[in-house]
Amino acid sequence: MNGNGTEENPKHRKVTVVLGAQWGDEGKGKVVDMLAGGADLVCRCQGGNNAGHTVVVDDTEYDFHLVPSGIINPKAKSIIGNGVVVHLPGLFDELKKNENKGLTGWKDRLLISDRAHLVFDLHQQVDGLQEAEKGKKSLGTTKKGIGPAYSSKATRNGIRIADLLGDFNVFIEKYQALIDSHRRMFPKLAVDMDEELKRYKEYAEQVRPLVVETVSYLHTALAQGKHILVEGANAAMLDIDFGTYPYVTSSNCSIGGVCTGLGLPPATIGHVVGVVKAYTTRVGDGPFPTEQLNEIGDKLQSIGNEVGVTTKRKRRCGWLDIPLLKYTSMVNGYTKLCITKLDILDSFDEIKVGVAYKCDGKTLSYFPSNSSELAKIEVEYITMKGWQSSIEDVREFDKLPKEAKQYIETIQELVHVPVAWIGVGKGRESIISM
Ligand code: 2SA
Ligand code: GDP
Ligand code: MG
Repeated sequence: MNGNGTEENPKHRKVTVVLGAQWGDEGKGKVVDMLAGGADLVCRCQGGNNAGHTVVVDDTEYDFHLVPSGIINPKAKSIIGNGVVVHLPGLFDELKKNENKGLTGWKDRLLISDRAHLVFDLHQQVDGLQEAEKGKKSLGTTKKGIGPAYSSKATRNGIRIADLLGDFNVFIEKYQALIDSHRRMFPKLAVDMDEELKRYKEYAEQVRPLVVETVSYLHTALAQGKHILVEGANAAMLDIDFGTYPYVTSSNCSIGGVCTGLGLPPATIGHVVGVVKAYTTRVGDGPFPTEQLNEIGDKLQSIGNEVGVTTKRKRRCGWLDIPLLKYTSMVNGYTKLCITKLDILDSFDEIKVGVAYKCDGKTLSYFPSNSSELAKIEVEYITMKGWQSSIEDVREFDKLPKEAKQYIETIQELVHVPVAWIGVGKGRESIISM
């Protein structure tokens, strides 16, 4: 046993976490798919089907929203944890769609926490109504009902999977109370109670075989020495506490969400992989200091095919933002970085990197908490030479053009976290391991 008495604990540091380091869509799905080969369990801990995670295997492009991207790995169990909000119609549609693309055997691999809260269609309607009410100040949500469902959870009106699987009369009472509480705010809310109850009676039987008490399930697995991989959804800058509030999602997408959304204590966490896109994108409204509202942004958007996986909205694009990465690294404690989509910069003759935030000529020593303060800051850039050649087929760091190596080394030095992988294409094989 070592000094702190933890060496012999089989649960110690067996959990690897993959987190988005920017505003989402960094390529977490691909990284999770890559790491899932070494995992026994792959878990989602927060968010809902607002997320859109892509995994490309040969010619097939799978998109996952609620289901962990590790589901493709036939050897790992996939867990939807207590911190996730689950829209059952969306879940079964997603499974069907991916089954049609070739996904097999999910019924034997997918497990869902009985503590996870349900997202109902009425939450999605409310999401749309709230956005419409905000008018020009809308947040640009995915309208998947995520905010309203987490609100129901926080106000203790939420309905959990366990409620759906228990006494159906109790479920009916809770569902009626949920409708009533929302109708007080939105009298025109359209809910056909009888039709909904009929549907949910069927969903209850469909989901029942997948539901377990995931906390003891995960701890039993850990005690057996099994490895757990956690797939963060959305990203640190969309975190309800640390992101650009109010332009955020409604869950903790940073490291804390792993503990609360799965019941895993901090000492079980080993590596925290920060997934960093080689430039920055954001979908939805809110401040974005390095955004390029010009031909550079348009070029990144089109070459990078920056389109929302869930809503098909165009993503806003800009240069890499180091102050942002330093901030999310502080919050999440990355032990390794994966830089994705480096290949998208192949044709740029110059690449800029935002290295400092300035306000009234002074460099800020912190990341602004207030969205209006953030909207006003000026970004100081360094300009790096591009490599202007295709890196898609490169598989070794040393074989990258020297300018691409310099770009990676600069990120590593400025963020102070080692880069472990570099994505050079969307396929599973298009990765450089350091
Ligand atoms: P919500 O729906 O309440 O979570 O929206 C609140 C904000 O969070 C943003 N958000 C996202 N940002 C990036 N990617 C996400 N997933 C999809 C994707 C997005 C899509 O993979 O492309 O298809 O549009 C995601 N989900 C939520 C959202 O844009 C709001 O700014
Ligand atoms: P996630 O939400 O973080 O899982 O990311 P998304 O799936 O929403 O968006 C990432 C997009 O980039 C997907 O279309 C991926 O197939 C693609 N992608 C991931 N890594 C790379 C890469 O290294 N190069 C290229 N060209 N595309 C990538
Ligand atoms: Mg995404």
